[in-house]
Amino acid sequence: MKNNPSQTNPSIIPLPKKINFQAGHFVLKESSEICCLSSGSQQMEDLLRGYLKPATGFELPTTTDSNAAIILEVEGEVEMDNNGFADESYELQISNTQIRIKAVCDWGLARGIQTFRQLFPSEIYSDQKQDIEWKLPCVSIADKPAMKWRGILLDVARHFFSVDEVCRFIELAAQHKLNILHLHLTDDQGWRLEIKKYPKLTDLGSRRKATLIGHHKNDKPRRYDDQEYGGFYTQEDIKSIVDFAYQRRMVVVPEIDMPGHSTAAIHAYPSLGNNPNHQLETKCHWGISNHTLNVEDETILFMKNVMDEVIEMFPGQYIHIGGDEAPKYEWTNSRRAQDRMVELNLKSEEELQSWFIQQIGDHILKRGKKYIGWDEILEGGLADGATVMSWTSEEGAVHAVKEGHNAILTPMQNLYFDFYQENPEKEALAFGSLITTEDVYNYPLFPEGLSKEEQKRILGTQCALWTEYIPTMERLEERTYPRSCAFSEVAWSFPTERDYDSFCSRLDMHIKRLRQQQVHFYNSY
Ligand code: TNX
Repeated sequence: MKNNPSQTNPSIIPLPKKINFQAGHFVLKESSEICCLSSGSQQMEDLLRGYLKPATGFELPTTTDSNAAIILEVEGEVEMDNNGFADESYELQISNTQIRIKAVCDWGLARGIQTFRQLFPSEIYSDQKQDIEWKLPCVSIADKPAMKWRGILLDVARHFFSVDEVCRFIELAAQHKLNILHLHLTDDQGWRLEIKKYPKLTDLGSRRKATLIGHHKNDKPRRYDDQEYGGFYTQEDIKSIVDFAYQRRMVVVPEIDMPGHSTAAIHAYPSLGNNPNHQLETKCHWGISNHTLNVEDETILFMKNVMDEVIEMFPGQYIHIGGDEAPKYEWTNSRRAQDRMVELNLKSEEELQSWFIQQIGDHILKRGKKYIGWDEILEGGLADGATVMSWTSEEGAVHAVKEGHNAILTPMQNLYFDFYQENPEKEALAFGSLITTEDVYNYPLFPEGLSKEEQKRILGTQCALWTEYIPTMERLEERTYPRSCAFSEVAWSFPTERDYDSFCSRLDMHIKRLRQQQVHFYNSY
């Protein structure tokens, strides 16, 4: 048996609210048993056992004996607040003889389990049995998140990621106590979600003829790789992804982007477009498309029907309906759209967009769910019940919360991980700009000038992995880590004093955990 380096500073990321190390240690043994003090936490027992088994080889049998080595305890049933969030606080106590993770409900237990894993030697993250002593420091931790919404966006439209890849992405996010996976499922370059009522969306819309080589802004004339590209999730696939996330108490928020970013849908069903006689192709290059959905009743009904299937597939509270980057060029030049504006007594194309979003939004509200749109949905007036996801800057969020709406902060200047992270000259092609791990760590989060009440309407924050220039899982991980580690600490711990050096010293240890899992993190920070 190898000698274990003692773990006086296990470098937990994100940092818990209160942590107090004591003398002594606990050693996990083959004979250690798990006792669940509430039947509701059975799934958490399975999760924990599944996490510890590969590296330790231990079965960790179940017992009802409350003197067992590991105690999992929840106080009661899950209760969601008005905004759909469960209590995620937990306490973790390790003495020489016992480990106790206690929470209000199993959402907190799930977070406590992630902290518990980090207290082990980093080899616990290996999928191979390791011959070492599983020693943990005695400690007392009381922890809860600063932000309710701690999201990460994955764009599976520009490049497709398999169910296994998405699950690995979820698992890594869960380790950082993120609780939302925002899946951007449709865009000009591909429709990736099976909709049974409209099979052509995936039969035709999930494929594009080729993919751009180089950057969409620099390289003219455009060059393409001439390889057909495609992929989509069946409704069964989505169930596996949603279940995998839920086992870790993470929610998947689907995004169906409209009325812009819809070329793949219009390719599949030309009657959705503003020029039905003109056959559009799913886009093979990046950038903002001029094409949008039309504003006919049939199109609204089509998207409502899509929403009905989406709502069935994704049990979470929130559905994202896009609303970003919808140029008004086609509506301005379409007789039908102009007539529609007169008919509906709307003064501008921006108001027409708000009307469109409201039709779909109301439908979602009627089904008992909440809806989110990008900050452009503010442009023609914001409908009741909409949550704004602010990306162009923080302004959209400020505007929304001042009007009494909820908002989520995902400003591209701070949280777009498709941007370069250290040295654009040396890195693989990225969307542009530069956001270092240190920039992320210092992201202040709350915009200035908000009252306490307004701050409460900021549900939280989200980082984004847009994938125009992220064709593989390796590249995806390299852009996500370690920036996501810094993000998780901002969102979960929200340290008022940001000490980047101290974060980096913990990150050194944390990186070993990622290495055990063969994460392709960016190797310099
Ligand atoms: C803007 S963020 C977009 C995406 C791009 C991204 C690239 C948002 C709502 N729209 O379509 O992928 O920039 O960074």
